[in-house]
Amino acid sequence: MTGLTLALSKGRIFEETLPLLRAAGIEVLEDPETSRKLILPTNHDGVRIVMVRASDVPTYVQYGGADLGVAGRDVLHEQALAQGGSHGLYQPLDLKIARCRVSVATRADFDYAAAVKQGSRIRVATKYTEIARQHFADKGVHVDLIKLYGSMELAPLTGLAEAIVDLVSTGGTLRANKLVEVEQIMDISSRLVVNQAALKLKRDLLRPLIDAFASAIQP
Ligand code: PRT
Ligand code: MG
Repeated sequence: MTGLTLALSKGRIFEETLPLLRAAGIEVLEDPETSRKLILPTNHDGVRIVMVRASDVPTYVQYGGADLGVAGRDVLHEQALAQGGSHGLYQPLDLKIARCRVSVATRADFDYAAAVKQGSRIRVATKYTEIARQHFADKGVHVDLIKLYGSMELAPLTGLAEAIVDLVSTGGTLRANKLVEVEQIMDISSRLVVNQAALKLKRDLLRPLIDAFASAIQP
């Protein structure tokens, strides 16, 4: 494949990557919210955007389905823990977009501190099972992890779990569901990820793009 293929996910990552693309002179010619196309053209013949699930971005880049992509540190860290490293992925830039944090949250009436202190087993629902496993292992807290794929906030409200490990940005979703953030695990922003082979083979195309992104990052 000549030219460059960039993997993005719909929603905040796509929206917040647009200004960086613009800084590199790249305009996306269709809106992923209304277009049914999975491959979006740009004003550059040599640059196309593939729209994938947020958690699939590292996989596309790792195996060369895309030359580069934008992925949250949550997704990258979870996958690196699961695979024992981030193989074939070069992460040259923290783009400082789509910022949030990974936190532990519980119902307001659950005494998390006491449960931890007493060494009780805690049931934790999350899609970030590896990040959660490591976090609680580091603290010496016994947990039973329940893997979920959506709406983690529902778990403590239904008795599925006592705690969740999820992303928090404004805290509005937790508040709306009467949950409280009891611990912050890590700060999250999105990274530029580049396929390591592409970095060598397509250096002349990639370098100017990486440099343009780097100068457009907002602190
Ligand atoms: O939605 P889908 O299941 O397809 O995939 P996804 O949820 O992984 O994708 P998307 O687009 O929602 O998120 C992509 C990336 O954006 C994540 O991997 C994070 O790196 C980053 N990001 C930044 C966030 C948030 N902020 C965020 N607030 N991702 C999700 N949220 C959700 C959070 O899960 C919770 O349900 O928003 C809710 C909390 O937001 P507040 O503002 O109410 O606290
Ligand atoms: Mg989502």
